[in-house]
Amino acid sequence: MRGQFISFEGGEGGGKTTQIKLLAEKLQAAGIKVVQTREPGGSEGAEALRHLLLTGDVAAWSPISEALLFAAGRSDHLEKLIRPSLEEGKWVLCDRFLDSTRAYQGVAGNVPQEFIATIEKYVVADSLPDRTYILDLDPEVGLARANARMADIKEQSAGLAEDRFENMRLQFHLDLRQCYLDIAKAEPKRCHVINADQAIGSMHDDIWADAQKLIEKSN
Ligand code: T5A
Repeated sequence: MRGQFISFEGGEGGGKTTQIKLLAEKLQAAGIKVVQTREPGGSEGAEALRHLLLTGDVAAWSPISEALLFAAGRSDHLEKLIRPSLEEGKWVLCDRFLDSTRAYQGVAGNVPQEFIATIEKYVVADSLPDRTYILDLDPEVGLARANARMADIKEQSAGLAEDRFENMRLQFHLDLRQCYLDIAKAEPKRCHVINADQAIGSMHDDIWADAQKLIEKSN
């Protein structure tokens, strides 16, 4: 039986990585095979694009160029990892997917929605996530969390950490948050908003309560 495809979305520092790990542990304990992956990245080619996209100057790429580069990575990721894993019955937990392009390049970066929709039509096609958890948080809190984590990473990596989008102005992050809430409103069956301004364990409880329903449905 085909596995379930779950994406995690939201602004910076919402706790996606933390929650994916916790959900993966619970699913594995329930006997489900899990693949944890991320975008940009997840396949060899897409990881190379990740480096191009996330390091260096904030203005290195125009939003349209970014949308195309993220799409190229997504296409490779779907082809090499996501679709084959789902076919093998594994559950794929993906840190960011197409909603990030809608939000970061689309709404916050002003790339026309028709352009984004056309890319989605050919790149994602019918491989939409079965469930998307949108971790919703005041951007000032999320950025503070992400920056604290970044300071630790920089200390260990001689300043080569990835932080382009975290350096964007606050209004950019407020626009992102609104975009994600609008996506959730437009696609309530796929998207569930999780309050990220609560303890890690409480966030996990909310996600697990919903994931259990997905397990029941997929049995
Ligand atoms: N992007 C991506 C696009 O522009 N377009 C696209 O199409 C795609 C796919 C990816 C960047 O690329 C952009 C968006 C992003 O800017 P990234 O390095 O992968 O960049 O970083 P993010 O996805 O933004 O993830 P972050 O690492 O910033 O945050 P997470 O994964 O949401 O959060 P996490 O779990 O690492 O937690 C951050 C810190 O907060 C703590 C954690 O311990 C950690 O220190 N934390 C909490 N603290 C208090 N309470 C809680 N509930 C907490 N949960 C976690």
